[in-house]
Amino acid sequence: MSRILYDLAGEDESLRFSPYCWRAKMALAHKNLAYDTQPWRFSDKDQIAFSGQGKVPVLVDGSTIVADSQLIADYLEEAYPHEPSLYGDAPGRSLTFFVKSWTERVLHRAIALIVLPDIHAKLAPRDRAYFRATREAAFKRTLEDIATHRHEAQIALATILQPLHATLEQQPFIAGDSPNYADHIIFGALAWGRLISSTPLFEANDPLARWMDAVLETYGLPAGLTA
Ligand SMILES: N[C@@H](CCC(=O)N[C@@H](CS)C(=O)NCC(=O)O)C(=O)O
Repeated sequence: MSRILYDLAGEDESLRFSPYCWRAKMALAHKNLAYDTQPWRFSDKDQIAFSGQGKVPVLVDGSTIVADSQLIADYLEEAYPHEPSLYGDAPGRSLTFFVKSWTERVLHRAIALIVLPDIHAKLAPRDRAYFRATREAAFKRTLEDIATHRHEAQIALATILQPLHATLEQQPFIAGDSPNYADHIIFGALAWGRLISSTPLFEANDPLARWMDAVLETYGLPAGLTA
């Protein structure tokens, strides 16, 4: 049975930086499921029209089509119950929802204010005008204004990351002794930032970098971030 994940790519096809796609890739790895990726760009909406919407990740698992990273995680949890659980138990699922909300409303925004101009520069040229228009409208600022305030944004991110540092000083993973979907969500955000940022978000020996490598190692994936 074929299993394909539509995965956002930059101008360089090997640059796979979408935080939501990383969640799906880690969830597939957690469930021990092999898959192929189909590189996708913002202007390739027609390629995923079959999913009934216009964003990635989209998973095609045999004859099943699932769009949206959360729906993909829930689908994998239900379809592959004998593989390790993505949430652990019912409280784990509820706590993971908090991690998702915090990541999307706080962490993603903080990283975006550093990397939006970098994303624009690394996209396929045919994607750039769309990306600029949609992101400038969403953030109510130009990419140039965001670039001018990059240093402040980096300081703000360091503050926002403090609870993560504190957590990983106490325990090896967000979910405890081994990673689960809560780790995948935050991993996706930091993978996005690390892959696309033109300046390091944190040093290579930072506990967050070590945690990211430990997550990758858990799934037998190489320490570098590749698709
Ligand atoms: N809620 C969705 C969000 C997915 C999403 O925003 N994906 C971005 C890439 S990171 C996308 O495909 N954007 C298309 C666009 O902005 O047109 C999920 O969790 O999968």
